[in-house]
Amino acid sequence: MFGKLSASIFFIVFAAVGPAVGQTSSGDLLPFATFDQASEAVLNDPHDLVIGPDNRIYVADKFANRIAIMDKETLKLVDSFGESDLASPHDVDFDARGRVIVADTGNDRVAIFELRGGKAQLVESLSDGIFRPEGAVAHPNGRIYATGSGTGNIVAYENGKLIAQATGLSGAHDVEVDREGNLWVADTFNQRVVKFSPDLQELQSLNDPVYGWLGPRYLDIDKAGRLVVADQDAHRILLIEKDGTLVGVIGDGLPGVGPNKFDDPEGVDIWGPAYYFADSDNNRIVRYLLVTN
Ligand SMILES: [Ca+2]
Ligand SMILES: [Ca+2]
Repeated sequence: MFGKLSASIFFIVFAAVGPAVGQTSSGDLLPFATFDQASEAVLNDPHDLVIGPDNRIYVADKFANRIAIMDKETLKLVDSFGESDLASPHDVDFDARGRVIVADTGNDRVAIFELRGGKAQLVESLSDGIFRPEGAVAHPNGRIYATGSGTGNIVAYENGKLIAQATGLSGAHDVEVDREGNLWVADTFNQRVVKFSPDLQELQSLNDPVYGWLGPRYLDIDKAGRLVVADQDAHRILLIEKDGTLVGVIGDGLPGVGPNKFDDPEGVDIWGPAYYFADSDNNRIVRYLLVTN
């Protein structure tokens, strides 16, 4: 009897304080992932990041004017490229051909590199219609989309030509593609996250005060269509269900270093149960793991 009671009490206590996705009865949002590992502070204001076809992490290492390459398991810096071509790059992606797509912000262009034999070669630049691009993504439809933070727009390039744009996106940052082929954009100064069709028709806007946006910057979308968004100015990272329900938050709103603390978080990439974040002003990458119970 006592044993059963103790077990029940333990279960209730654990259920109350243990990690879980969702909200407590008081309505406080809990972290959706637990801190696993941090890199050394070997980067210089890292922005968005992506895991490449070779399973390494590619980071737009802004003030180092390079793409840094890190080991996905150890988070150690293993290589870099672009130092002679890039100026404060903010975003990096891969296209279906394995080329690296970089938002080369300080040069007002999207820079495209081919990687061959351990060397990166700049092979193409796209600059029509954008000033200070801070987001760039390769779409499975073959187009490259980029945001212009200075022009407040998103543009679509097909075969190197500008074919569509949407405006009114003040200080736009990341653009990523979801499983349905739609595009999610961090519309930073309008304090919202917006979904566009591949032809750049606005489909959905996440602007409810519940998100507490101060300046959403970079994001990723998981297989279930859930968004993970870094709100740099709030020092928080949010998990949002496909229907817009806010279900978890990491970070308490104040800058810091350590588990569940960030200083100006920017980049987000999801890899299975792991979340990789650029903890920008701490000059490092951190890994969190999905809370499963
Ligand atoms: Ca990106
Ligand atoms: Ca991203």
